[in-house]
Amino acid sequence: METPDQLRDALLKDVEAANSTEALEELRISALGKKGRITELMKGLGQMAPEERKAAGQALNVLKGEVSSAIDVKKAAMADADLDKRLMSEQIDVTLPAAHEETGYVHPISQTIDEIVGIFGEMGFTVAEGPDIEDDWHNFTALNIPLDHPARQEHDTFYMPGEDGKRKVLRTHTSPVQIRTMTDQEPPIRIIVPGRTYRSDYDATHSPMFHQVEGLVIDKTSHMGHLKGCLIEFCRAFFEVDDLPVRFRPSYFPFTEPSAEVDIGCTREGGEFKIGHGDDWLEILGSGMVNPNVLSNCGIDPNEYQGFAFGLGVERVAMLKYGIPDLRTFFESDLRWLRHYGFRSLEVPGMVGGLVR
Ligand code: 2NM
Repeated sequence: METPDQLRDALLKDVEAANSTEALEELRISALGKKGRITELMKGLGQMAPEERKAAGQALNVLKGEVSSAIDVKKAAMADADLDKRLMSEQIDVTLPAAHEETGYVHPISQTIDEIVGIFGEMGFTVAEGPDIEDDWHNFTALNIPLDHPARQEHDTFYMPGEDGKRKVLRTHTSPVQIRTMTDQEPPIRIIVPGRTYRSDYDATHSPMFHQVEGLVIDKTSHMGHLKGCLIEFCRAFFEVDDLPVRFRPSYFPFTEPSAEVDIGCTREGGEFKIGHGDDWLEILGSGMVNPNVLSNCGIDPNEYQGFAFGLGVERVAMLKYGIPDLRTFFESDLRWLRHYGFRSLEVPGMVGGLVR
């Protein structure tokens, strides 16, 4: 029978030699398991004389502890080594650019709306949305548009039967969302409203479905100066020209009084068109101080509150900014066109950066 000292030397040598966690586990069972070599020695204690048994029992317990902790230490060292090895093999450089997704581009309309919302978002506007299918009151009546206004004619507007005999209308602008907001919320109001709009018109510069972004500010002291500052700032940020000339030209809308159209400076020389320089003008936005009748229609007291509103066509400004020559191509779902004019999805638009690619 081997002595505890011999057994210790043998087992510690085996621990030293073991080269896997599985081998270590086998070793543990063969030494300390039910039929292990140390366990077998312990079973022999019963046959010893009491004086002998005490010393031998203590020696075996020490041996058991030594072998068991040698196995634990080795196991921990091996786990550390395994982890180090994995960490080395799984190293990644998080500063590398994201892999470019080759299929899938952001449509220029989505990109342009995101840019516009980004600019007004920085000014403190929040996005509001509403239904595409409206009723006459929200789309026309509340907006102070007279019953005999040409926009209300079947020829210009898509109508459809409604539930209780009242016709429904595909909204011809996003203004009904402003009406809903003014009806539902207490001023101050500062919203930007992007969305689809519909007019019965189709040629090189008109699509029956197109996109608008409109804005609305209602407060006790809002005035024409705020309207001008806000829209000058927007034009310069959107077209990325710091000293872009901006001009306000008197106009008429039923829902605003006074009303103004907003032009930006441009050149049209020798077949070349350029934004931001020269002595020609290009219309970009419609705007005005909200007509007191509109405020009253929405339950807002025009003696206490006033505000301004504005609107622009998304396709039009997208074509100007990104040099897209034909409006109809926006809606043709031509993948070659999208690969050319589309935007990479990870390039999130902010205040600036839409033009520089
Ligand atoms: C425009 C031009 C001018 C406008 C007015 C309103 C409302 F609801 F407040 F009366 N919403 N949008 C507005 C004013 C829209 O688009 C060319």
